[in-house]
Amino acid sequence: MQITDVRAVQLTRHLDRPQRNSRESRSERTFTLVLVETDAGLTGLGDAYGDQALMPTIIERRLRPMALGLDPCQIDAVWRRLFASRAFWETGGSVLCGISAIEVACWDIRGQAEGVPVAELLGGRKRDWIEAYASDLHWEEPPRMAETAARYVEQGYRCVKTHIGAPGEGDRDLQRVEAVRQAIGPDVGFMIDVNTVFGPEQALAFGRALILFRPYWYEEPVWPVDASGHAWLRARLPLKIATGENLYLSQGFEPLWTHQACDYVMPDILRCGGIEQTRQICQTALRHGVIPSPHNFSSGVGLAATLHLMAALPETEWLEFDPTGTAIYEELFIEPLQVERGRVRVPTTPGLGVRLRK
Ligand code: SMN
Ligand code: MG
Repeated sequence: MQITDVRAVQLTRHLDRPQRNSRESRSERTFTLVLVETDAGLTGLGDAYGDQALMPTIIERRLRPMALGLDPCQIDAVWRRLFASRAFWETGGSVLCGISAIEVACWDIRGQAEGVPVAELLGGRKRDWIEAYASDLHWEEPPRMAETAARYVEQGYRCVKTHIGAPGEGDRDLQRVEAVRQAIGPDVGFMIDVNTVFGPEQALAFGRALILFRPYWYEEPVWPVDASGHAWLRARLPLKIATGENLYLSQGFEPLWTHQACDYVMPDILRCGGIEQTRQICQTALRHGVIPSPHNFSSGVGLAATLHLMAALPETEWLEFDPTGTAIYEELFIEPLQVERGRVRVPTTPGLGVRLRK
């Protein structure tokens, strides 16, 4: 089988309620889906999660010429060809997001060609349902955030995540955290993500203020590449540290193990290099006593790929699920996406179980 075309399709959704983390605020979401077509009539679907202003160019002008003619079922060979073609210039960032997207599409094709779900290709479907946490990016006044979080708990989620930490929000953020903790009650997990915004000292002070609200984990408190900074915090706070969504390649995660920097590691399939890189990162994490909990906040392609990987790796914990209704989830799933009381069903159709409908 040969790849005959690689196309980028960009979709943008306007947001009625802005989404925000400590780094950015957005009133629309743009997704770059990647269609990998073959001479066997099979098409694989990927999601290029990087800088959306660059992704169509990276996919169609940088990576497509390298992919044409390759066998998509020889996934490692495809990955090596694409990586080698750009490694002289960049070994991470949006180019690696593009490589990740094509790699994911190749897994989709291989599963379709062999007539099996991707989880089977990854070692077997060890579980049919994955427990999810409700990851919410809405950042409003405390009562509105509390109301939103309480609704997720009513829907059955046993853990929710909020994203705070923007400069100048200090006490307002603690009011948000207090309001959400009161709304969800003492028994629901509450993940707090500050998206790399603090230096170590500030992260320590904010972390100490969070203790009272019993966070499930404290996510990306400092720069993503500051493994020693994460470790410094971890030694001084009675909080679980989670990080990793902004790291690339299995080698990029090595400092986390060396420094014993975190309790949870969050590789993102659509960023770190694809499904195989993420599988290796998760397996290495477990050998170092770190719990893998993949990051996933894009389209239904990323959701499906993460579901298949987590089905094959039962030691992974907590599927990140976007409950805001602003992702393109249902639209892409071939079988109806099943979400029941905070758990999401792993697709059973061959490949990833997603497609871009005309
Ligand atoms: C996050 C980052 C980027 C976009 C959406 C959400 C956040 C998360 O860091 O972990 O969900
Ligand atoms: Mg995060």
